[in-house]
Amino acid sequence: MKVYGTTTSAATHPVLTVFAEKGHEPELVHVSILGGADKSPENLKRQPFGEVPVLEDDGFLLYESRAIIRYLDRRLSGPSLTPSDAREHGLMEQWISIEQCYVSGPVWTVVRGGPVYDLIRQSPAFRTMPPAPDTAELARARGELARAFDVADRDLAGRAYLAGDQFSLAEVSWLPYLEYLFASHGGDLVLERPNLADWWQRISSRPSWQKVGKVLTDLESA
Ligand SMILES: N[C@@H](CCC(=O)N[C@@H](CS)C(=O)NCC(=O)O)C(=O)O
Repeated sequence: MKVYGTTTSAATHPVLTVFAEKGHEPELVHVSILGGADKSPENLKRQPFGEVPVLEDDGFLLYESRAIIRYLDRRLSGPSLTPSDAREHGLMEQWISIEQCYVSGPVWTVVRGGPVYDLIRQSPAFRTMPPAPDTAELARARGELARAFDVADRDLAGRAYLAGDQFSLAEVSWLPYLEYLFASHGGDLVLERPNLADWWQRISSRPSWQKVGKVLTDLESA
């Protein structure tokens, strides 16, 4: 199978993490976002919104990272990342939805105010990137994250993972955004919440994430 994306793309990371967790290795085809390849005719044919990642499985194309991780968990052999219990499955979906609705957006606002975007702004492609947030926008984003993280911290008091005793696609969907938050002076929001901090330690030290979780530190990888 092929994955079109980059090694430092937060949206590509969940896809690569599922491959790693299940003991598989895709062919990663680099689509340079800063080089504009995401908006090339070839990529627009694969992904009509001009983004990455895209999965290619024997001629079948699938885009949207959260759809791809669910597909791969069913398609690939290896340990399941989806709980069989109906309630735990429901909780997994709840936490994936929380990531999408309340976490990844404000994390990206914080990232736009930090060192990763300072680097991106050195690229000739920086004109197409959104501006740095002002103080009020940054404070609002941190407030939104504090609210979501309070809820997660409370729920993680009684269980090891978001959906129960098992590492699941919920963790897979949160990992990249928290990694980028740490790289953007936002890690305090995690570390000041003890259950969330323990959970972060547990999930970020997994071999799959150690292999996949690469934050942008040079322009070539983007
Ligand atoms: N909803 C998409 C978001 C993908 C996304 O934002 N990808 C970024 C890379 S991490 C991208 O392609 N950015 C280029 C752009 O938005 O122009 C998904 O999860 O698949």
